[in-house]
Amino acid sequence: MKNAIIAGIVVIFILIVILLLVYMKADFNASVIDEGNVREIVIDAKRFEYSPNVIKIKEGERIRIKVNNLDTEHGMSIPELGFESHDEVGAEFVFDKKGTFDFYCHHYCGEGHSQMKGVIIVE
Ligand SMILES: [Cu+2]
Repeated sequence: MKNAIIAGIVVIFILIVILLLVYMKADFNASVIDEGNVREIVIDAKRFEYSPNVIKIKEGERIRIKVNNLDTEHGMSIPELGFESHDEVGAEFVFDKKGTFDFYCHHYCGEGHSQMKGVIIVE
């Protein structure tokens, strides 16, 4: 009788461990799916322009913006949102606010640096 109770407790314990493992795996898969929901945008940057320089994004979209520096070091900064990206590694951001946001180069790159800008439209 006593052995049956111990065996029952062991079985329940094993089931709990299996459920925890399944739950953790499900959670891990969920984060992988989230990774898949990141839309990647590559912006070519050269003295003194971006291509593309108008980018449309859907409200709530998670975006990874990469800066492809074609000549010298540039960057891409949206001061209004506190967002910056520097290079091909890029940076992620969830655009959860509708509107039109200017972006600028934030690495001094020569005479035309201050004219180097573009716009992100979140709709
Ligand atoms: Cu610049």
